[in-house]
Amino acid sequence: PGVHDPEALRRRALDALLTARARTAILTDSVEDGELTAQHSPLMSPLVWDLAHIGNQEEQWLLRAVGGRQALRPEIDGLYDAFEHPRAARPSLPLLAPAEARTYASDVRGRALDILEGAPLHEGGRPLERAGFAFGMIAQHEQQHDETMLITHQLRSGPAVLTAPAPPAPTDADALPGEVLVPGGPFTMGTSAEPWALDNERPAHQREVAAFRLDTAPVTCGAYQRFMADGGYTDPRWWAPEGWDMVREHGLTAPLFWHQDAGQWLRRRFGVTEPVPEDEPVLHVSWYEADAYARWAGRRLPTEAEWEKAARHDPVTGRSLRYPWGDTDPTPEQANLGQRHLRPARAGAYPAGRAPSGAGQLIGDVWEWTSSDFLPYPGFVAFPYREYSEVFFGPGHKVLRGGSFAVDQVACRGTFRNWDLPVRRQIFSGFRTARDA
Ligand code: AVJ
Ligand code: FE
Repeated sequence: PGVHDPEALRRRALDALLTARARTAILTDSVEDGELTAQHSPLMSPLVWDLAHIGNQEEQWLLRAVGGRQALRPEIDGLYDAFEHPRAARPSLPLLAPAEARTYASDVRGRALDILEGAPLHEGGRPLERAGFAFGMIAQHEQQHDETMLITHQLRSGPAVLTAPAPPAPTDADALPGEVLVPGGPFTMGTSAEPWALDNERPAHQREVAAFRLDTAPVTCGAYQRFMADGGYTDPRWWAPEGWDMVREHGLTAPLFWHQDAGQWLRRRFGVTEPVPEDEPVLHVSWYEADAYARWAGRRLPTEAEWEKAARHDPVTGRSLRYPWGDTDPTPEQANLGQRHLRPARAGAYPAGRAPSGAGQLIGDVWEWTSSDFLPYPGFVAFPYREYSEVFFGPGHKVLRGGSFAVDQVACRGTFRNWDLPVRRQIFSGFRTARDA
């Protein structure tokens, strides 16, 4: 849609920036200023750090790099450099106070919109401006920090401040097969065409993937409870050695935010305690827990290439689609995205979002752990900065795919790659399992 039309891209960039800022406002205006500067968890930054960091990245890329403007506040760059200070140390930095951070972010935004108005977005332009890339990148960056801030909201204690309607219920879940068959053969992985794809999604390349079977939907809380009831957390047979170490060191017995009361499993979700819903995808599990569950079930996690083939490959045309349902942007009928709901939809929901393979809920709902390490594709070129992707490549980080209910559509597509440490479980992570055909 208008991939090479500069005016369509300009409108798209404006819309993406405004959508992100409206969400940032909800996340930062819904709590008192004291909660913006507080450390809700050593795993997270104070919310006010995310807010000013969003502004500072926008200043660096849109005002200075694209617009050629003088630095507004060069003295704060170091404070908001994610590599200079670990998250746990950020509350004790001399950060901008909430009112200053808000003013700074909105000053930057006003100037960025002026620059967007006059930027030449045509194909012959500078790589940063071409197809509005830098504007799309900054909108994605803000949305990624909005997801991070939503994780901080989930970790904070106290009564709920965010509310949202329930996602749609499944209509044909009982008739759905438990798994789908993805036939063997080559497919196109990654993209060279998507204008705002980030460096790690590029370039498009051929991958051979042998036939395999994949769960139609993400693994549910009910299925996961059967693993727990069967002694899943007490039997080292199911666990990778480092995963077993983690279970023993932290005494893990259930996903994060779950607790037992009078024999029933409850969970805390954005300030509300509720029974664990049986048929909702399990959330807040680490890679080690996903891997252990899969082994217990006699299965395995899908590789990243398998996940992408199941999500994008159209066997009729041999092409890879932008999304499971085709090339058009997501609608609310196709995927649970954008924090419209504060939870995943039950397994089997979103029939309009299913892939040609028959698998559903690949986009939205929960991030899905894959078995793969985060590695560059053949022909990878870091752009526009090494610290976005390149410094994270290697065996330490596992790839997650598909996005969660907390991901905005600007930062979600069939090629989008997320990554994290295999011990992490505060993220909106779930999984589905696979086996060789
Ligand atoms: C891609 C989600 C792992 O939040 O650490 C934000 C995204 N990069 N600012 C992260 C990101 C720079 C990144 N993840
Ligand atoms: Fe960032």
